Amino acid sequence: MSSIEHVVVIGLGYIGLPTAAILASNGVNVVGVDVKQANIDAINRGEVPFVEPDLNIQVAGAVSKGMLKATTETPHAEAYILAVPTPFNADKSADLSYIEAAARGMAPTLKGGELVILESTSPPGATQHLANYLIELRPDLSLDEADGKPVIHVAHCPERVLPGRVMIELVTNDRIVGGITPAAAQMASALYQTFCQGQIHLTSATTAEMAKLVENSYRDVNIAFANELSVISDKLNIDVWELIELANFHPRVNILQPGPGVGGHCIAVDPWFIVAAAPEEAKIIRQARETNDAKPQWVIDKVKSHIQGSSGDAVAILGLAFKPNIDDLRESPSVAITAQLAKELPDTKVLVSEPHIETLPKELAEMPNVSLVSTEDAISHAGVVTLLVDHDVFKNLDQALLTSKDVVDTRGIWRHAVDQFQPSPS
Ligand code: SAJ
Repeated sequence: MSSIEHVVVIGLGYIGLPTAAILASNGVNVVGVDVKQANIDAINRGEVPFVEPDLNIQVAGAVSKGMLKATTETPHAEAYILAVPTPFNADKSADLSYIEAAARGMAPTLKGGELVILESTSPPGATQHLANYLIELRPDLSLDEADGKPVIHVAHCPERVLPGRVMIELVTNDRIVGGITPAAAQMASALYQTFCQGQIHLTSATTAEMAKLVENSYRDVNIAFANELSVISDKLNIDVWELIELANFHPRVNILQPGPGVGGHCIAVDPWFIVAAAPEEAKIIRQARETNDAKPQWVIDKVKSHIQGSSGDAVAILGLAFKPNIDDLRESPSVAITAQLAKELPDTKVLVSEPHIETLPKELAEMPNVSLVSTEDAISHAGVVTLLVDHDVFKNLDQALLTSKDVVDTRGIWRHAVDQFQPSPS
């Protein structure tokens, strides 16, 4: 077990705050650091500034016991966990500026002997870069015992939890821990054992970085395969969902589901870090990204071709989130599709139903022909109904509402209902 009693978590977002809360609930004194004062104030009141099931109760409990505090200034701790964003630059290489800013906040507090864990999804070499940067800032410290100076232990431990299941997967998932040195990996492993019931696998920092990127690229490539099948099937007048269902009866075939594109801040981003690291070699990974990124425009063209043949002057858009049953709109292809449709069809009313949000995101709210309405209103006032997200509420909809509607179902949830209501193509 870890002897670490004081941890600082830098970056209190979708990963940092759950990690801080779970450490604090397991008896570790945690100080969370973030640049957003409003979030700091919310957390210190025991509130969570975003939606994640069961996180509220853990944050409220940890704050009320005095085990979790939030602040904007980095204090000293025995271990520091960095969970800051790593977006990509215009050339698709990783932007490490948030990691460097966190390092600058932490460096003056170091005394030697501390553990620094990078959790942010990172390109190969980023953990070593962080370690080198810390030593540049603090040349009185070292990464190597043999130097005779006080040592800083640096490791990478990528997060792999699924939004919506974070509080479960933080405990049950296996973890990969990559150390700049074996000692750093051992120390990090002991800290994660405080709350992680999965296995903890030790490796080098660069392999740990790549493992995370490879997991998300694997999923991206497989979704691209499904999306390519949907475009081919449309051309050949085949129902892609029936096709995939049938192919998946093979014991060694498991095709994923096509959709309007890939959203979220991970799967649509991480593969580019591999492409940037090996541009000549990463051919399938690059192609998968391009295939998935092209799907929203394909959906837009499809909806436009339906609108031309439809008498109504409104189109219903069902779903804006990047995946089912959450309120997260980050990098959502549905938001991009809605904005582009509204732009390309300024005289068409775009009636959006997204039951998980109360106000439209700014880019849509500013468009005069876009409004947020109930699902029933969206469908009843539109000639063309476009389903973008397979939320349970849409799956459970009274499908009689779709009678006589021209339906573009990008998720295949109404396949049988639509077949029933629409004349088959002659
Ligand atoms: N999607 C499809 N078809 C599918 C599956 C997903 O179109 O068959 C789309 C979704 O609609 C969504 C996108 O892909 O737009 C991503 O959704 P997701 O549920 O596959 O993944 P994320 O982004 O919520 O979380 C992923 C997870 N990675 C893997 O499953 C390998 C999670 O474990 C990671 O922790 C997370 O990325 C992350 O933070 O990196």
